[in-house]
Amino acid sequence: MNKRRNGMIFLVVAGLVFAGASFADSVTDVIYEAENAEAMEGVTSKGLDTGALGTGYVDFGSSGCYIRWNRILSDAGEAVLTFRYTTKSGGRHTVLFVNGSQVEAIAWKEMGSWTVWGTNAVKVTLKKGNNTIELRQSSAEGPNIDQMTVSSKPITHNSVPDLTGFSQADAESNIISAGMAVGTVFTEESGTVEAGRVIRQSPTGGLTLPIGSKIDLVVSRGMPAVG
Ligand SMILES: [Ca+2]
Repeated sequence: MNKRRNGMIFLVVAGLVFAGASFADSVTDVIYEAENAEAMEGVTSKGLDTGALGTGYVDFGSSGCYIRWNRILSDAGEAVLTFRYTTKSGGRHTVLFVNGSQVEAIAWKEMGSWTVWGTNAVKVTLKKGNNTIELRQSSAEGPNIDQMTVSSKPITHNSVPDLTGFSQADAESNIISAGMAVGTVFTEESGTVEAGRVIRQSPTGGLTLPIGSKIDLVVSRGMPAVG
């Protein structure tokens, strides 16, 4: 244990539920609601009518439909993903993808009722920084997914992305994906950088900084007015 981790004692306690011989390092539990997944197709977002948590759940539709969380921040290493789900009947399967690679086929155990929720935990390996996690239905019918708890080693520092040339919206999205915060956005005339795109940033890309650091942007207003 280094000194930096001493300040994270509350995180160690939060992760005790998953602490085991192969998972002995400190972990944090972060909940990601299915209904807030950044990408989904062929599924239906539903409300709180069946005992879901957060603001609702996602009802899987037909084979090939999916939900994908695009902003799973973690340090590198083993993680446990615990899905809160329900399915009245069995025979419902999804494939789990982590960072685009298929890691497991999940068979969702039948709960006997659509209002009884269970959990299904899967061990995976995450990379340092931003990860994507996707559930893609591989059977004719699918489960209802409420939320995913990611238990992993917390990330404390990350690389600042190089945002030069990005649109302001993409730059801000990349800042958040890297675990940083959008600082002040300045604008400046430019004869070389298209309006709306990032001319430069501070701090610059490639530096390693604490999670939550603010990144300021200078965005082009386009060519100086003539006459
Ligand atoms: Ca939910």
